[in-house]
Amino acid sequence: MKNKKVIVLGGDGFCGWPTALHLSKNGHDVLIVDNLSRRNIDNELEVDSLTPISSMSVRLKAWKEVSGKNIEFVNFDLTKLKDIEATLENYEIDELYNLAAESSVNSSFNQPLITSEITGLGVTRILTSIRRIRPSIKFYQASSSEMFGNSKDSPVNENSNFHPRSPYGISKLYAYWITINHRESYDLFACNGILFNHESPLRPKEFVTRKITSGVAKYEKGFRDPIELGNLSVKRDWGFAGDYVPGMWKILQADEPDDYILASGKNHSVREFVEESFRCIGVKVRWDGEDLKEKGFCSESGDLLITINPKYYRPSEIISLVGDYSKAKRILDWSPKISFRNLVEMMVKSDLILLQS
Ligand code: G4F
Repeated sequence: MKNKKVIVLGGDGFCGWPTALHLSKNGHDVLIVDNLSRRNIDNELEVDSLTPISSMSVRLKAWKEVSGKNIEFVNFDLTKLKDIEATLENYEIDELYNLAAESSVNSSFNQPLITSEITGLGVTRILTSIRRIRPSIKFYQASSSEMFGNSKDSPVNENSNFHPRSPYGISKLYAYWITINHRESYDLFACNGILFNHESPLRPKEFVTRKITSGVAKYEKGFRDPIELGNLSVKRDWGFAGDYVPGMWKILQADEPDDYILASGKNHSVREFVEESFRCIGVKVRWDGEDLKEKGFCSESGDLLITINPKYYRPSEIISLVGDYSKAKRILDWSPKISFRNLVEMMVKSDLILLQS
């Protein structure tokens, strides 16, 4: 890789960290841009995903040791055009990866305005600033499989119809189109990476995969409270976030700006994710009952492992999502490496280690 100056917007998020680290390790100068002040007042986030600025500086210090001192950090508010413009004026940037968003689909139902403001309109602010200040910047927009929602196709590809089912999905769809519009209107190198669910041990516990793996690790350590979940039958295309980071980079290195799906190409239900996670600690789950009354038990001891709480159901749900990544494979030579089983094992193992420390 040729040395470049890049911004990872949302670089303090669970996907932003590995992206920043990947780019930094490959010799790029990385500017991590995030809004920690807003995050600190957002009481919908779990306590352990709140990141005070002081701990950010500790983390940066650690990163610099690993990656070679080429990471900087800027605090920044995506609702303020001036913040964005000042950053682009102060730094000569080659590439900008926008991973900033109100990323919880669940929360977007409770805060649709903030979601639209940041996840949707925020992207217009970035693109407007790029156009005005440094139109040579290559722009990556973190688009989401949530835009497809109840699409007619399965698996979905880049030509499938969109039918988002949440304020989050709708905001992401706006951001997707404003990105394409800037490519077509102003000739910007602006691309969408349409990522399906990408998980890792860094995933916050408000998302279902980490909620399950951290609950399984607790069970293994002797806690006996069941994990409370919502709809167990929904299916998602879960891949490893670490596989998607090089794909995002490849999207900006292509000859022409374009939009690509990055997915695993397989989907599994939440119920299967539960079974696979408990399998990692040698527990077989036995299911009993239906819908809100469904429960999961340890088939050997009879311990209650899973209960349903209707508060985790969404007002409108996407029952099944799976992506076709053949365009990314053909043009970018990208494909995922880590299987569903390996992903779940990695997350459970990491949660077990965390409980030991
Ligand atoms: O883990 P989730 O909250 O992720 P979701 O909604 O699919 O969104 C994630 O992936 C998208 C695609 O990459 C991103 F755009 C988005 O930012 C985010 O990263 O929920 C997955 C499924 C849903 O269908 C949900 O209804 O799990 C179901 N679910 C069942 N019980 C639950 C629970 N979800 C959560 N968060 N908590 C539960 O207890």
